[in-house]
Amino acid sequence: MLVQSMAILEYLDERFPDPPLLPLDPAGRARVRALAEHVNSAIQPLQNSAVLRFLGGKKEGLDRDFARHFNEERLLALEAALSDGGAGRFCHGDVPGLADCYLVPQLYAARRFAVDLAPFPSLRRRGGLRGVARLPGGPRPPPAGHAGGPEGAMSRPSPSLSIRRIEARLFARRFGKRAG
Ligand SMILES: N[C@@H](CCC(=O)N[C@@H](CS)C(=O)NCC(=O)O)C(=O)O
Repeated sequence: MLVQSMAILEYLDERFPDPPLLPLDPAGRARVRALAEHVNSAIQPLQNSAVLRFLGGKKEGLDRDFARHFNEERLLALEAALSDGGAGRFCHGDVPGLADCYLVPQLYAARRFAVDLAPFPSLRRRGGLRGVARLPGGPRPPPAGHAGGPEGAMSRPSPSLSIRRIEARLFARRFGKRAG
């Protein structure tokens, strides 16, 4: 069984090398790995379910405050790193890669902890719903005439809407109310 996201993603990259998850040049590879580690090493361990269970057991609401605080602090660092001129439509240039695989779910997680994403325009641009919809094979907006289609008020890809509903339910279960 494959475990640990970085090991899994590197396995997938080696097993299915085209298109690659890392750029070819060493400096670009280091940049993308560093962006991924902002999430993998700096943020995710502090929102791990074991950590939050422990804190929530100490004091009601401490789990959510802790996760939100460190998401805000460390997403700011990632926002700065992403704004170094190397990003394009995605985290590194105009093709999706390893850093995007970390950024997209991290923004979902941040929403779960009611983090205000307004201070992170670079992150939102690459890791928001529009970024996901642009991924090759990613969710497509529903066709015209369907609920949520382009003429509707909510022209978002329907699979992402489902994910948001699930996230909202998880949030309500953990914190007893809906995400803001
Ligand atoms: N280092 C692990 C992360 C471990 C992990 O995902 N833990 C889960 C529990 S099974 C978790 O707490 N996820 C909560 C979250 O990230 O919000 C990896 O990169 O795969």
